[in-house]
Amino acid sequence: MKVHNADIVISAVSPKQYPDVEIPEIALAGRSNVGKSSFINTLINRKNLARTSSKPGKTQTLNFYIIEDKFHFVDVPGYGYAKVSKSERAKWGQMIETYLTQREQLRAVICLVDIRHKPSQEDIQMYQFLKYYDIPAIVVATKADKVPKGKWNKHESIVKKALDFDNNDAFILFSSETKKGKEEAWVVIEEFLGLD
Ligand SMILES: Nc1nc2c(ncn2[C@@H]2O[C@H](COP(=O)(O)OP(=O)(O)OP(=O)(O)O)[C@@H](O)[C@H]2O)c(=O)[nH]1
Ligand SMILES: [Mg+2]
Repeated sequence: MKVHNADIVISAVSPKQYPDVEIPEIALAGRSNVGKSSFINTLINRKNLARTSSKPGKTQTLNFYIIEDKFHFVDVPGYGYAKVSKSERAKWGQMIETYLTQREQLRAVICLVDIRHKPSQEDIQMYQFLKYYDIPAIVVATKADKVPKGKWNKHESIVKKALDFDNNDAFILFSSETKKGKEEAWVVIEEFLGLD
């Protein structure tokens, strides 16, 4: 998809704030700082529409972005942010669980993991949660530019093994720095959107 128009619609904390329109949605989930907001910006050719930060925990709400008036990207707050209190974490869990299990417009969730590291318990939980609820998942391994090409395969295997990756799902090596995987990601996303 060639994107010319993209805008933030709302930063929502509860279902009654979700946009009340029937267009499809693709959500982004992953550890804080893994590159969710950067992924959105890369796909839509914008530097900073989805706010990014080297400080983890930047995205605290469900941020809905409207893309070409056709679909929403939903930037989900990252998990695994150590400085968040227990009660805040529980609130986060509730919010995201409600969204993922009840949102009819949701077509797929992009699970972002850092290609450099073995997936965390939370990465595994997120992916397995989606499998359990039959929510289509796309795994995107970010920051590929930080691993030498010759080691991509090895890292991919480690990530897949830890996640107990389902080979029917898409797995995309990605970098917001080099734009690697951008076109591949669009192909997969457009399939799930089913737009013509
Ligand atoms: N080298 C490299 N850096 C990246 C890549 N993607 C993201 N980053 C950097 O990683 C940091 C975090 O990126 P964000 O996109 O803000 O991460 P996030 O997942 O949205 O983080 P939260 O909003 O805190 O959940 C920023 O400094 C980005 O520039 C990538 O593919 N390669
Ligand atoms: Mg973010």
